[in-house]
Amino acid sequence: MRIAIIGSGALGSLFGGLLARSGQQVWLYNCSLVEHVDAIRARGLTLQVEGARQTISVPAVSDVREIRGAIDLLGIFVKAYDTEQAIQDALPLVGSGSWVLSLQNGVGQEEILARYLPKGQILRGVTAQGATLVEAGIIHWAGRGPTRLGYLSPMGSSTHQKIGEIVEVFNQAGIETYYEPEIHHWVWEKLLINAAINPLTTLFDIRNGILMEDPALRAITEDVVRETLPVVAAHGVLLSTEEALQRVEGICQATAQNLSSMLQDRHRSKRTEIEYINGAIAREGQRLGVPTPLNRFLTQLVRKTLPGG
Ligand code: KPL
Repeated sequence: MRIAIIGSGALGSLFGGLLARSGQQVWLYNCSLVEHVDAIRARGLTLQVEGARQTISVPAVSDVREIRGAIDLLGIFVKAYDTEQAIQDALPLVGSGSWVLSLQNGVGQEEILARYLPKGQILRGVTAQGATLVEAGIIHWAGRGPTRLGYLSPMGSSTHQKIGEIVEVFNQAGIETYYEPEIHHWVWEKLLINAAINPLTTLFDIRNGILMEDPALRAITEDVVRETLPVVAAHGVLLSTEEALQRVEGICQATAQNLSSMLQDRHRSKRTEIEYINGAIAREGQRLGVPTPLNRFLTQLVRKTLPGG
């Protein structure tokens, strides 16, 4: 399968690297982390897993025009706020038989993609994998968890066959992946998880695992989960409070060594996705008439304390 990864930061490079290692034809694209692209071009992509290092040979580009010919699968991993620019840049790679998969945090990216592509070609996914960019060309696979994929709008049996193929390719690459007919629910569940983990790990500059170990932080995390649950329930997430707390705890444990993506943004003085995570929950809460003071507060804190929010 010819696969282009648009937004090859930590997570995009992890997926692209694993897919390339399993024999797929992969291109990593990143137009902002030029040193990362240069390092991969010079020395390959180094994947650090449990103390061991492995180098994967995979083409990396900072100009999308270096990727020739139509692509079977375009994986979108850019930050939520860069979605529009990413699809505009990558559009020349998309043919009528291509699939575009958003594996981003946050909600609303589907609508942006659907302005440029037929809905039938768009897939949405969520992942509990954790990856950290250690330095240019080196990523740490810092936590494992399931990846779930589904389509925005079913187009008949060929659609099922195609998504099945993608799921298989991901699993063959060592990425535990499932097809989910109700992907929308999983996107909102992931939003709940990110809302609980990302701003607190960022504000306190801690790895995901610490959130559950520190009693005071654990209590705040639980309050965020309780407050967010009625908002995501309106989008099909039908978990009890206990189940939701367990999900968050499970992800913190599985990615205990990971720096959340928001904290990695903070360390690189990059804009964060706070408006697309807790900010999105606060806006949706307002629309639904559900009070979300904690989400609002966390959004304001991240906005105020970090450069460019
Ligand atoms: O999605 C993540 C993120 O950091 O954005 C988790 C799953 C919390 C892993 O760190």
